[in-house]
Amino acid sequence: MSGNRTFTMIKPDAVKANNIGNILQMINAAGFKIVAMKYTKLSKDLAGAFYEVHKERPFYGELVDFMSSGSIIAAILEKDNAVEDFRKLIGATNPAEAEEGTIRKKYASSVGENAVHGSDSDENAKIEGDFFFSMSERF
Ligand code: DAT
Ligand code: MG
Repeated sequence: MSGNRTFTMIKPDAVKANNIGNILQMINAAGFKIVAMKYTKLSKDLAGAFYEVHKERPFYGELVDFMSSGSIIAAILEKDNAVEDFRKLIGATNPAEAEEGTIRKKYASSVGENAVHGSDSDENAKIEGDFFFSMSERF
């Protein structure tokens, strides 16, 4: 059975480009409710830990540098079928391959700087939400 929560980040490129409001608007318009949210900045160590599963990939160093290069929004989102529906809303990892109307098509500039994160499974949604939020920070 699919779960009803996913985890997202608005990445440093989109925060720098002043697209926090535009992206939150698209998230709400697609039917997601924000149940936890914070404005924060990842250290290199925290960015490295968050993306640990990609440690062996050639882009890992670049990814950690980018994700710790500026402030981010982290949030837990609620909707039926949240993980799958949110991946549809954000679009392909590479914005050149993302469909019209997706967040990455609109706001991402490259495969590395792609505006938003979305969990890829219910299991990872829970792990990633727990990485940022305590129980008293969820509503
Ligand atoms: P996604 O964020 O769509 O789940 P992923 O989990 O495969 O994509 O990769 C995590 C992040 O790593 C991705 O959002 C941006 C970066 N990344 C992935 N592939 C890359 C590549 N070929 N070159 C540079 N950065 C890449
Ligand atoms: Mg991923």
